Amino acid sequence: MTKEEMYSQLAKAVEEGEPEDAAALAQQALDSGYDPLACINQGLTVGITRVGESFSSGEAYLPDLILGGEAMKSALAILEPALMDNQEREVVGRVVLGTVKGDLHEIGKTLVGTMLTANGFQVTDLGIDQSAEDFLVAVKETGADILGMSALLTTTMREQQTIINALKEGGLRDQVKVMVGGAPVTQSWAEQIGADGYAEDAISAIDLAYRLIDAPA
Ligand code: B1M
Repeated sequence: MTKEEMYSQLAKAVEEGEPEDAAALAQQALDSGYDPLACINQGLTVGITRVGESFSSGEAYLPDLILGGEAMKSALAILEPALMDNQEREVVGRVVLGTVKGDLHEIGKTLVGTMLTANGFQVTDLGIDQSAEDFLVAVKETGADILGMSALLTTTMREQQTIINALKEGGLRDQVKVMVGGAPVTQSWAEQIGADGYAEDAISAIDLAYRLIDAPA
C-alpha cells in the first residue's frame, strides 16, 4: 500500500467507526516506515473531520461521533508512542494541560500533550472535564510554567475565561503563562480573555510553548 493509500484507509476506518481496523492499519503504517505524524494529520484527522461534518449536516448521529472517536483513539494509541524519540533530554518547561469543565473531548488535547512531551516539556495531563479548582491546584503543585486549556464546544470555551479569572483571584496569574486551543477557539478569543497565546494545532502548540517560556526552539 502506498502512503497515500494508507492515509486514505486510515481516514476511512475513522469515518466508518472501526477501531480494530484503524489500529491494524496504524500498525501496518509503522511497519512500512510511514511518518506517524503524517498518518495522524493526513489520515486520522481527515476521517474525524468528515465524521464531524456528517454530524453537523444530520447524516451522522451521536453513536457515530463516539465510534469515530474510539477508532481515532485506538490508532493514536499505536502512533503516538512512535512520536517520542525516547532520548533522555533536559526538561525545557513544565505544562499543566486539560480539557475544561463540561467538555469531554480528549483527542486533540492528548495529541498536544504528546507533541509537547516529545519536544522536551514535562506535561501533567489532567484529562477532561476539569474545573478551575483542578487547574489551580495542579499549577500550584507542579510549579507549572504553562497552563494549557482545551475546549471543543462553543459553550465550554467560556470556561477558559473563568479559569483565567480564578488564576487572577488566586494570585497565580503572573506565575504561569496561559495557552488556549480547541476547534472553536481563535486568536481573537485568546486576546479577549487575556490568554498569553493560542495554537491552532499540536505542531503550533510546540512553537508557542517555546515562545511563551523564551526557550530556543
Ligand atoms: Co463532539 N462535537 N460532541 N464528540 N465532536 C464537535 C466538537 C462538533 C464540532 C461536531 C459538529 O457538530 N460538527 C460539535 C461542537 C459544536 C460547537 O460547539 N460549535 C460537537 C458536539 C455538538 C458534541 C456533543 C454536544 C454532541 C451531543 O451530545 N449531542 C457532545 C458534547 C459532549 C461534551 O463534551 N460534554 C459531543 C461528544 C463527542 C464525543 C465524546 C462522542 C466525541 C469525543 C471523543 C473523545 O474525545 N474521546 C466527539 C467527537 C469525536 C467530535 C469531533 C467529530 C472530533 C473532535 C476531535 O477529536 N477532533 C468534533 C468535530 C470536529 O472537531 N471537527 C466534535 C480531532 C482532534 C485531533 O482535533 O480536537 O480540534 P481537535 O484538536 C486539535 C486542535 O483543535 C488543537 O490541536 C489539536 C491537534 O491538532 N487543540 C489545541 C486542541 N486543544 C488544544 C489545546 C491547545 C492548543 C491546541 O493548547 C492548550
